[in-house]
Amino acid sequence: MQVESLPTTAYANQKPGTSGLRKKVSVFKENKGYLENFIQAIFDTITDRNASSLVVGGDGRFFNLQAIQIIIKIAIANGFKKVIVGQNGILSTPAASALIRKRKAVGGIILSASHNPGGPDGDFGIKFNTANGGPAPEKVTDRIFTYSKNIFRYLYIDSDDIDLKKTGGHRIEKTQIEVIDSVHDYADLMEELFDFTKIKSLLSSGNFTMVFDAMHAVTGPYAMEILVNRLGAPKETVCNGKPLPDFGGGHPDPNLVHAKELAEKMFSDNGPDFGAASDGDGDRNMIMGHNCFVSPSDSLAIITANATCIPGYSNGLQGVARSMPTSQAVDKVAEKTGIPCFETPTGWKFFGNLLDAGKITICGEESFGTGSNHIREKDGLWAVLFWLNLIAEKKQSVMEIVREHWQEYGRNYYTRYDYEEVDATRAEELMQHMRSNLSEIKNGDYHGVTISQCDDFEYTDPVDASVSSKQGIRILFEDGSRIIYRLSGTGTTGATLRVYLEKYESDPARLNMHTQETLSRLARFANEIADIPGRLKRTKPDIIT
Ligand code: VG1
Ligand code: CO
Repeated sequence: MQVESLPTTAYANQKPGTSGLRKKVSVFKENKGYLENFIQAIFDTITDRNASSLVVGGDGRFFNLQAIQIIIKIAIANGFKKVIVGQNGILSTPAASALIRKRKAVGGIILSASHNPGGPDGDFGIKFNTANGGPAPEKVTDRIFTYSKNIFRYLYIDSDDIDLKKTGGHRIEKTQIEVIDSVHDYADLMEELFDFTKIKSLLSSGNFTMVFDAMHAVTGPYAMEILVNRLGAPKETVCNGKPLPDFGGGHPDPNLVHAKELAEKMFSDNGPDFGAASDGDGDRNMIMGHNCFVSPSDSLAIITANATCIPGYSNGLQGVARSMPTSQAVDKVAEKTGIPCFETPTGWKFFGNLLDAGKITICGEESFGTGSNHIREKDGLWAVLFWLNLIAEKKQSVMEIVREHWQEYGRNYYTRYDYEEVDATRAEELMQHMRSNLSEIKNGDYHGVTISQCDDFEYTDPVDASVSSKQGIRILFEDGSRIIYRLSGTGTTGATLRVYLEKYESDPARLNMHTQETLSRLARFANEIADIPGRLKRTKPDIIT
């Protein structure tokens, strides 16, 4: 067998977004060299390949296995010392992050478009994580993008496909290929962080029921091993547990809209005490109690407030961080407990430096993402286990825990409106128009309400001083309320405008009001300020979370 240097034509549109390169499956399949170019561009950023290990896996979506075989061949041709692959090509994003760290790999390739639908007409994606286990920071993704625009060859070896069905080792040329159990190391890590004995007795007490919806995506096997095999929950606890290439035709995004089946169960009479769901690649989580939905921003705040009663965090937290659009509920907790709180742009890559530098222990995003310094990705099952451990410890229901939290810290009413697949040019113009009129917006007439600050969020990384600008228009009101606008960086069709609304309430008599009603005035302002109906021709959002 011989390493070949195959000529290829560069593509101009391989700029990684919020979380990797995402395109329709057809873009990867129908454009010659599309996958190969991007993989080679990633490998070109790694200098000492012959001394390095690489982790490869994906969320099991359509084209996953085919892509993995190609990536292995390009990796061999590029002279990697070792390629560690999940069995059947499966690795959740958090499991891949854990593996990169444990095996001291130089990085990992995770094949996923996360919460985007799969199947032949769905989306495919490639995430590249660096040696710390986290998403490549912007300086690396910028280099990959530059290489991808100038690429003229990729290295390839025409070897047989690797049998990914069973675990074990293979050697091709100088590269060792190791097919590993996708779940084992990750489950062990969870066992180190949480009190499995306590959770086990909660789950077997006979008066606690739970359901976990894997949405036919990657967390099925992880949830089976951890919740059923190790924690003794009945098998029926895990629903939609078999990963399917098209996620059963569903949209593997854990929220009240897409995880409707779970939501209905949780709001039915005699529904389970605890419910949770995860997304395509296992890094998101939705937490519910009976008749109760925990907003992700609240979940982050509650996790932070109660961290010391969980074994892995009993020594306290160094600090916390949230993405800018995430509600300020966690800020209240940080303030009261006297720990630093950082505000970063959207996307997990911005937490990496803070975690590596030991400035934060826990971080999260409003988009159903929570995690800690145990890895460098958000982690769906970690959040589920955190809540189970907390319930076992506090002997309270989810609703009691949430309400008690609001009593102590006040409540940040919060919602997000998504206008999906809108015309990309119009969406850009809408943002640009606000950007050029920040002071007019600030000084506008809002019927007695005053805007204290209006800007386009810019972040200077406290560790390496790198600057990321244009991260979202923020409108901050004097009473702490906020309106935020940004364009999504994970979609594949047109543009998606996200509008985030938040209002703080500390009056104990006003903590259990209706979220949408409470935020309706802000929603009106948000509509008017950006002129969403006029500019996007949309009268209401497609998704409200
Ligand atoms: C969305 C979320 C963001 C998250 C990103 C990746 O990005 O808003 O918080 O980090 O998805 O999540 P955007 O640019 O579409 O708003 V995942 O689960 O796709 O890795
Ligand atoms: Co995800």
